[in-house]
Amino acid sequence: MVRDTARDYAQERLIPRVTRAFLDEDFDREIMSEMGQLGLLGATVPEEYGGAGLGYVAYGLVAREVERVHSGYRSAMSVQSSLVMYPIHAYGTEEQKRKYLPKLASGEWVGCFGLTEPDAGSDPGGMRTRAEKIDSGYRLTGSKMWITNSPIADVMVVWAKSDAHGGGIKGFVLERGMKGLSTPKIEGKLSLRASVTGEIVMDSVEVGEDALLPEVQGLKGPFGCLNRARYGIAWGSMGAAEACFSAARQYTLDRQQFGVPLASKQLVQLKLANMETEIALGLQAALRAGRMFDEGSLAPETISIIKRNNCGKALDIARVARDMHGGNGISAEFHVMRHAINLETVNTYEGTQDVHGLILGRAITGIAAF
Ligand code: TGC
Ligand code: FAD
Repeated sequence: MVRDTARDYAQERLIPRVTRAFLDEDFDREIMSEMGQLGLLGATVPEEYGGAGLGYVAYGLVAREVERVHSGYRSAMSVQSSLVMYPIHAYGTEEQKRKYLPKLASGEWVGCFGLTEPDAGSDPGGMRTRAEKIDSGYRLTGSKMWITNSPIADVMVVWAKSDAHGGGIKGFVLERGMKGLSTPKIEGKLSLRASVTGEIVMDSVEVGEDALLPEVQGLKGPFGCLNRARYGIAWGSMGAAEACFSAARQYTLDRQQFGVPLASKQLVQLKLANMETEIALGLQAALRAGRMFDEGSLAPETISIIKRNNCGKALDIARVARDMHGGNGISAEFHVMRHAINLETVNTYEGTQDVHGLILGRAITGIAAF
């Protein structure tokens, strides 16, 4: 039922506007309200806080359907759910949960998550953003880079080194309108163009004690959120791959060259068979991981396996599908090149392909090679 709700919405409401949005580099803010109305935001957050109270398999199915249309739409959904609502629910006070979660679940408010900085991407422990203790709370100074949703966000979960906590990393919830806070948009992206990305600039932003997420300290705070978002990406990237596979199948059945459909050629069939095999395996792995998540037995390294593998395979599939469309493959009308370009980002954010390889390398050998 959850899958069908997400699929109907994505196919009926998202597909018709995605090409224009991508070409115009525009994210329609209304999408957040529409997703909120359908219960697609914060799907795993309990109902008492406005969430849908669903499990991680259901969350994955939603990611798959949304990313079947556009990785950037899944980004907007997964940032709101896993990177904003999850930390407020897991690390916040009762007051913070009641204040923020219902409005984030309904899409009335949009959230963003600031971990990456201009000089700290794969190595977030190298962040420079500081929270200095002052009488009324904290003063935050620093800047976050490549932040999905930041230019339209009402609420920002940001991570900073706090001098009141021995320099340890703490999470803070900021709100648009705070003095010294700005969120310039990053223009000119060639990937995820229908998703809005920006900075979070904090120029001595003063917040009260009530902005602090008290229940976690250290990198395990943001990584706890990333576990959920990376898991969702494993599902979502397969949705994009499925869209490319279906498009390549239909195109090669319809397209005649040398007097016969391209799909009658062995080389073409082999490509389709390889795509279908990787998609079947990737989806089964994501499904098993989702069940383990729901049982509480999913290790972060397993998430690295499926995030890394499914993103890499989806990118390969999108590139091959683009090639199978010939010249038409570069046209926005056929969608495959847009998926391929988007998957370049999906392969990079939430831990790059190689960083997840190194996480696995550390687990296998016991030696950190970062
Ligand atoms: P390390 O020493 O490994 O760990 C520090 C502390 O964190 C704990 N930890 C985890 N906890 C929960 N889940 C995980 N997956 C965890 N990984 C580590 C760890 O136990 C330790 O805890 P404690 O209590 O001992 O302090 O940290 P490191 O600095 O060596 O990190 C290495 C590395 C490479 C694994 C890490 O920095 C990393 O994953 N880098 C990638 C950065 C990344 O993924 N950034 C994502 C930014 S957000 C984003 O991209 C959103 S895009 C969203 C969208 O649009 O869809
Ligand atoms: P770098 O860390 O500089 O890496 C550059 C290259 O070096 C990569 O190939 C990498 O694999 C490689 N490399 C890095 N370290 C090593 C090593 N030790 N050994 C070998 N190779 C290495 N961040 C957020 O906090 N919130 C968001 O909402 C968010 N949204 C994003 C949206 C978009 C569109 C994009 C593009 C990024 C977003 N990010 C976000 C940031 C994203 O998580 C980072 O771009 C990513 O973690 C990589 O960091 P970096 O760009 O600094 O690359």
